[in-house]
Amino acid sequence: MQTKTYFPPSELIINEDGSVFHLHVRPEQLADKVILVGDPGRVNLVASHFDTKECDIQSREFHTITGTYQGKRITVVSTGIGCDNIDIVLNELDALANIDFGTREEKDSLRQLELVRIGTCGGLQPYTPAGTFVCSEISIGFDGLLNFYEGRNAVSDLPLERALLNHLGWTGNLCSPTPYAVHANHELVERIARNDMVRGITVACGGFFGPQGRRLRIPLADPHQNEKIESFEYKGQHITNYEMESSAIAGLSLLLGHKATTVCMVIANRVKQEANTGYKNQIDDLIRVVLERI
Ligand code: R1P
Ligand code: URA
Repeated sequence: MQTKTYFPPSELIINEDGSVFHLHVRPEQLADKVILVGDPGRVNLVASHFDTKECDIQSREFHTITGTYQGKRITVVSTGIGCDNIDIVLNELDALANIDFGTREEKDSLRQLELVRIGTCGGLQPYTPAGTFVCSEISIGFDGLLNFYEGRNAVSDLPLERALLNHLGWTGNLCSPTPYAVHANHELVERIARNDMVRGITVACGGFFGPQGRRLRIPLADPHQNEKIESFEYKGQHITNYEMESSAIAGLSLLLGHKATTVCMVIANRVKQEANTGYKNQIDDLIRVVLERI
């Protein structure tokens, strides 16, 4: 008989109240449908549509509310900014679902979560002006997170990865860490995006300024990055937007067996050099759409 893997206290840290280390959520408080948002303040906005609430937990930048929306049990969690936080959130959500906190062993059958990130992004094409809802069919990670996991090559679209690096002409420091290209769950994309969202390739960056080709006072290593990103084409698809979390969400979900995609509202169009800072009400429209479709 195969022995089960045991996860010692140093690897899976469980708080005294039985909750997982960073999120402070207990296993029974997690729903199968999970909405991820960057901004902790956006959690209350999502939960303001819930019919019932069963828990409301705040820990660092991770704010979690579980409740119901039209009979569906949903957990909404804030991740803060960046793929480093996604590593924490995805691993801890998966542990809550798939590790027995009593025995510290993996459960016998996989509990598959459905994860939809609702975020904001920068639009990279003339057809993605401020206010556009973009659903990520593919995410390209400039953040390097997935490179630390076995199976990274098995889940990455390697031809797409190579085509992008050739197109950018990046060598040395600029392609370190190596970008990875991961697909969102197809069924979830169809259900969430339907016919009324722009579908595209999202680049998730390890920063908001230089990594997204924004130059303030520090000159960029590749001043032509965004022109090249905008003109890249692969099998008829273009890069539509920049944000900072979708690659790690899609990549870790593929490795863990969960369904995931990201939908973002464009708040700055980089081609037109326009930004919308009054987007807080508009994102509520995107939240309602996702709550209906998740
Ligand atoms: C940067 O301003 C932040 O906004 C975007 C980026 O991914 C990054 O987290 O998403 P959120 O609006 O979800 O935070
Ligand atoms: N979020 C990003 O990461 N980039 C933008 O340009 C806007 C929002």
